[in-house]
Amino acid sequence: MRVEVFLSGGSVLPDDVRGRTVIVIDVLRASTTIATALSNGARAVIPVGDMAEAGKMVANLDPASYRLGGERDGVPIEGYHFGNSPREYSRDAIGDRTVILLTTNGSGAIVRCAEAAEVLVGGFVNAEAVAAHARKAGRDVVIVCAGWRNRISLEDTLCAGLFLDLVWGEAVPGIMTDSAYIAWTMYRAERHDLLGPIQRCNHAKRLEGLGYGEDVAICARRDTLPLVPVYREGRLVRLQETAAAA
Ligand code: 3SL
Repeated sequence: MRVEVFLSGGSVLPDDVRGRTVIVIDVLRASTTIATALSNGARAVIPVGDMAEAGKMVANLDPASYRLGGERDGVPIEGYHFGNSPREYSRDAIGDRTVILLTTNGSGAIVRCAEAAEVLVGGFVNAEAVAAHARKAGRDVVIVCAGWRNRISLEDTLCAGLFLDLVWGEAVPGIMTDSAYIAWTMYRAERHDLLGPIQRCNHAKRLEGLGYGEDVAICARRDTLPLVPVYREGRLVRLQETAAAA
């Protein structure tokens, strides 16, 4: 099984993902928010690329059936029900509704990978479950880091290294791509204290400045939400629900 890594999601093209399993990573905070919403009973999370698309999406929906969430540069969008803090997506707040989610980098990265055989959303909070599914699926894997406005971000790179470690297991390839080497060697060097570098990264500082410092520790925890968000027909759902409906 070959595994390729895009350290910043903006450069991914349909041909890069076609026929492959894609794991989209946005540790801070979209991956964690999506896993939290699905874990707390959301019917689905619909990621959108811009505000116009979000507006069109909700125009025909019963207002009781959805919640609109999102941020721009970390700041909640005016008029939306929620921002992008996983702490907002509690069972009480979400109920049995669909969440439409617009975020600065993560939601668009998911939409851009739609041509893949399967798109999964992963972070530290569900790494083991997502990697196990990707391994079982048996296809070549593409790990796509959402990054920050076409730049590499440390937290997503570390998480990509963790996914490489989990997907490869004992079978670490002798030759790997440069981006895989960067992510994997960084993860291996930092793996005993991941919270340290994550708390020092650019986006953690940005979130701390906005009053969301608590989110950083939540997003850095390993395997607290052991579920697999999978992107089907424009919606992210929990993998077992998809299997049950099939
Ligand atoms: O970049 C993104 O998509 C967001 O997850 C950023 S934030 O953590 O909500 O600011």
